[in-house]
Amino acid sequence: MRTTRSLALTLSLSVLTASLAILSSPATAAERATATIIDRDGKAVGAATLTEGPHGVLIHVAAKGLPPGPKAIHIHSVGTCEDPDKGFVASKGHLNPHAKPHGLMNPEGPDAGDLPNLFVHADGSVEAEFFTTLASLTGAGERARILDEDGAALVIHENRDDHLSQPIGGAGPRLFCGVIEAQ
Ligand SMILES: [Cu+2]
Repeated sequence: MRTTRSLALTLSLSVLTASLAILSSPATAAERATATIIDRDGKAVGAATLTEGPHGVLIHVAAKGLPPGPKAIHIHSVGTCEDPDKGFVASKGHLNPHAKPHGLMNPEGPDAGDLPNLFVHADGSVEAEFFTTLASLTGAGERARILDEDGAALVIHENRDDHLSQPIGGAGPRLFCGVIEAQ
């Protein structure tokens, strides 16, 4: 009788411990984040959703009212878009904890904020989905942590990223910005 009771207690404690481990695990701390994308007037033009996967982050972007054509999009290292009138420089440089040179096609790169280009339709709309294995919302697998102490922002530039030249692939000024926020 006593053995049965202590076994039950042990099992309960195990379940409790496992539950606590799941609750406190970094991998489950933030599975999803969103960003409202604003323009240089501070007006919302679209949104992004970032979903943590086992090997990287799936990024969905949808926006309207953008200038047509190819546009660089990157993860920048500080989660603020507080300075639309100054061109979103407060979001700082790319998410790049490993100090790699910029460029998906750079043999020495890429930095962790690099992404493929967006292509905006003639009507100014865009919808795209990216997957990056270079970053993680939580820093899982030693990938660059998006939701660190100072957060991160998704930034859309005026020009195409050539994926090679320094410092930002010729991407030009920052036209749009979205603070990445955990859900
Ligand atoms: Cu950028």
